[in-house]
Amino acid sequence: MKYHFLIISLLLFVFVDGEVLYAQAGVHNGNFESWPSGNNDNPEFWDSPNSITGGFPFFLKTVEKTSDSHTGNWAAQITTGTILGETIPGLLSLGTLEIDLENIENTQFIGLPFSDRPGKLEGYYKYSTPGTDFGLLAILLTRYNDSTNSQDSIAFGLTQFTAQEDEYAYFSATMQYLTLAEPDSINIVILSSASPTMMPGSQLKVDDLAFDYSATPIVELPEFIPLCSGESHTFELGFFEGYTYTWLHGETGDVIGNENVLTVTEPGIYEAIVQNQQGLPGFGSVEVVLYEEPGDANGDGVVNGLDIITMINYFVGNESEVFCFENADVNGDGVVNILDIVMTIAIFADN
Ligand SMILES: [Ca+2]
Ligand SMILES: [Ca+2]
Ligand SMILES: [Ca+2]
Repeated sequence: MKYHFLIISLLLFVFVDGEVLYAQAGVHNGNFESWPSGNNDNPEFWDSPNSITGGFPFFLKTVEKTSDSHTGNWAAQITTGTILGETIPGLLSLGTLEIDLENIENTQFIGLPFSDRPGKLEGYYKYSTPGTDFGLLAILLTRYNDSTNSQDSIAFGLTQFTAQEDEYAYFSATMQYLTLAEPDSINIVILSSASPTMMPGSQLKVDDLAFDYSATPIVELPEFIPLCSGESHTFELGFFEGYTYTWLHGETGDVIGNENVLTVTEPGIYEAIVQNQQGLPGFGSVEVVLYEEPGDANGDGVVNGLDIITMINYFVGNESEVFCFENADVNGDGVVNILDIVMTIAIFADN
């Protein structure tokens, strides 16, 4: 049980695709209330080296349930121990651990299916140590890459646990997003010792793990917007300090802008991605529709009485939200006047 190999495995994110066990947007058994029998004293959906260290000849269980909970009946207790004079950090991992005793660096952290984008992981903890140790929680979202046959990192979060007195303390691990791709799996690894001076007896209790989705940027765009021939439309996403803005052409996927505003002159589908300081993305898209129907003065795709009102408003100098001059100039003489109104009435009377 070479501790540093486990850490290296963790930091290299040697997680592989897991079989589907359960899919939900929360943390699996994050309140640590479910401890099925026959699970080596591990909480449901979680794993630890208990299956190897817990029996003959070591009898060391670094993960156990404790009634010293934040809420409910139970919390997870993770304790650093020793085997044959070697310090063994307590380790609790979401999903399944496949420990390779021959080559411990090949130990695999097999995550659970997950496709959401939380802003952070929150929870409550207690930590005590006889030395100057600290604990660690790492969370990783990945996506299987068919061409490399490995898991690509989508986002990660880290937090340290240091000594607390008596009461449970709140913690959070903010997710840092590396790509815009949707994850397909999650892994969470929690260690009772992560310092260079790890101490037998260092103990971490965790409870009520939950995801916070409130930091996800909201992208407000209409479903579609009419565009008048020869004119432009400007989209505004609002401005937040430190956010990044990316506009994509929906058909080609080309990046066409990096501002919080975009002016378009062509019909098509436009996609906006807004990322907060941690790279957490929000998505939106809008279809810009060009209606070139003669008489369709308000550019909504139909010719009716609303177009007459729009044309009269133009005629008397009232501004309308959308006024498609080329559509309104039905006879194409370069002015919009009573003749065009009469011709428009004829068009929609015909329909
Ligand atoms: Ca609990
Ligand atoms: Ca119309
Ligand atoms: Ca005209």
